[in-house]
Amino acid sequence: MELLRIVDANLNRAREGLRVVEEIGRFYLNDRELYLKFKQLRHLLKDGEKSFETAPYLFRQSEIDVGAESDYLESERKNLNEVITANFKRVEESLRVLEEYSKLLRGKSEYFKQARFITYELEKVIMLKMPKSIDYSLYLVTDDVYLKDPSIFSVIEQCIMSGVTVLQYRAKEKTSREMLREAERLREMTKKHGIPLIINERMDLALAVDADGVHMGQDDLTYEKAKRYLGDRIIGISSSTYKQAKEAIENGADYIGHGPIFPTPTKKDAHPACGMKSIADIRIEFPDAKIIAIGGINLENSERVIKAGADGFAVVSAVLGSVDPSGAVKRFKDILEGREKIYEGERYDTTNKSP
Ligand code: TZP
Repeated sequence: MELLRIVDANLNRAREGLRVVEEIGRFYLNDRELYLKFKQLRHLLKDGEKSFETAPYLFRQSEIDVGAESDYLESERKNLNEVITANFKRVEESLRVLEEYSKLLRGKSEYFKQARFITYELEKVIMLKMPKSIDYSLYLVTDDVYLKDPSIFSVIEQCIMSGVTVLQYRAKEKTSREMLREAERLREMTKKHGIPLIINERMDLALAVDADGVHMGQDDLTYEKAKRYLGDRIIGISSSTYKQAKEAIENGADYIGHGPIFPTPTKKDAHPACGMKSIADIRIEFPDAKIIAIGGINLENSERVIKAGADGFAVVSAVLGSVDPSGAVKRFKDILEGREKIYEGERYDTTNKSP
């Protein structure tokens, strides 16, 4: 009856993994529907277990398990999402094993099969509900002017190595084919250095290169339409007014790129500068929103933008137009590292100082 040891081990594995993810639904997402789904899963496991003629736990012999130590060798988890994914994988694998062996041992494999499908669905739902832990603080955006320079890719890579946390590929004057080539190159580079790649506007391109997300302007496809195709990829929205920001945040945008805060020569069709007070207004109303300030941000004014309540800033010319782009990134990084100090004293600078 060694095979019932396999069943017992996998029942335990499935239950343990389920408990880990169930706690997320219950205590972290506070979601009753998820809680009820997990309850249903536990019942299916119980029914599956009872369908064997002999109780599988009677065959447990943990002390002679030749693979027992392998569980301790599991890799480290860098964030909550990794904990969830690893545990769902564990549950799904165990359920597959249970399904196969119960066919052989005259248990009811349908219980495990049903549980496996519910688990796949739950994984998708939980991952969509999880806030994405992305560091948006130093967000570099490309522009056609700088993309003309053949050395731009090595410049971008140096900037990433100096501390850029998100890269957006934004090109307006290129053919789709050229954009595909460039985006593929940047995809490889951002993967190598472990930062997200966002594609401006072009959802098709984002999907083609498997980018982490898309940035949408006010005239582009709506958030709802984009979401249907992009699933759990990042969706950022441009806003220039409080009303646009509110709408984007309430629709579920992962972040807003708010601006132009200051006048900028980089975006020809930009809205008039909206000033720093608008950042503070949004922050006060939406304390958890991810607000990325954009437009005319440089080493002199970026500290004030953070003080106004932004989580970070997106820059084009202050980095790519600098004589020393990676040096500029390092200086921005120093400013961001002093963030806590900026927050001491007055929490948000709500005065409408002229830029
Ligand atoms: N969206 C609003 S302003 C802007 C974009 C893409 C351009 C920002 O460029 P710069 O050079 O950092 O002002």
